[in-house]
Amino acid sequence: MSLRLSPEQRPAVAAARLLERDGQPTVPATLKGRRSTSPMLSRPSTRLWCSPGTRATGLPVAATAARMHRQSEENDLWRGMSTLTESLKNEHLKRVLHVTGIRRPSLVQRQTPHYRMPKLQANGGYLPLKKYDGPEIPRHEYEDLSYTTYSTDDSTTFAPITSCTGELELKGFEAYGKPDLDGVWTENAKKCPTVVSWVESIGARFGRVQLLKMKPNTMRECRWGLHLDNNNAANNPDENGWVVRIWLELTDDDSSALVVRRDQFSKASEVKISLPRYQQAVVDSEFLYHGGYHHGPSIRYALIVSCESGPALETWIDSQLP
Ligand SMILES: O=C(O)CCC(=O)C(=O)O
Ligand SMILES: [Fe+2]
Repeated sequence: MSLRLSPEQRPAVAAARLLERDGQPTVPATLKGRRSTSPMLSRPSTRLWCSPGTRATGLPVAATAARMHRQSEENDLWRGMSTLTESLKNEHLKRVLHVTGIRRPSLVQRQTPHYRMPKLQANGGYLPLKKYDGPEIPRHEYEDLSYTTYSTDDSTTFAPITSCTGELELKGFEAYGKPDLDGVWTENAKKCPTVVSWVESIGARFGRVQLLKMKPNTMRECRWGLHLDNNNAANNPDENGWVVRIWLELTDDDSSALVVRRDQFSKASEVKISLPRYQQAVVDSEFLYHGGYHHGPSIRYALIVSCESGPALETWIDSQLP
């Protein structure tokens, strides 16, 4: 595809190309020639520093030292590139990636015939509720679970409390041809009875129940990561309501928030749903672009549940309005 770019856009697009392949930095063209002589540039590793084969190669010590020095420099260069590309990830660059088609969204907002809840729609797709006021949720119910991560984002990990199969997996239910409903408790559920009781107290059909464990981030990173959730893949509108998500924040940090936008590039449409400890909120997370913000310094934990829009959920929401 040939792109007509303004001179202002060109540097950003050049930088953007470094961020292709799921945001992972790629080796810039100017370094590619060197890559063939040193695989270290494409995949830095500590392998060389403890290579048992160094002596066995028979290379003179000086040559080995020179090679190690060069590889160390290349590792530094790689780390520098990674830091640079990480720091370039902001919403403006994301917009350039979007407009130029370099990065295509995997999901888009869509109209469907599913039942959607009028109260949620009337409030723009989100409803902050009152705080959970049930029994104390002990720390071990979220700290001692088995967590796993998506390969694309290792700063956030999730403990599946339900999954489509009952296995400890994050795989979407659509991978099994099923809507994000009727989740099966995993072995984590046995370790968090208060959390399980809260989910059951909602009284609506639920799919994914996941505990999120998140390292502190910046607002720039949060806005870079704004996304839509894939809640309604394989969800037949003749059979089920539109799946939305419910948040229950577990840790207490005044800065923790869910940042939502109607239009992912419109700051004017941005709302920060504050998430202090025990805050509950319902979000149509396939309609609103969203991302977690958490200044820290502690780790943040939050429970996120996929629930079916319908009379049962509406009754619960009405009972939880502030
Ligand atoms: O609460 C958050 O940090 C957002 C998590 C999120 O967007 C998700 O799990 O899809
Ligand atoms: Fe999400």
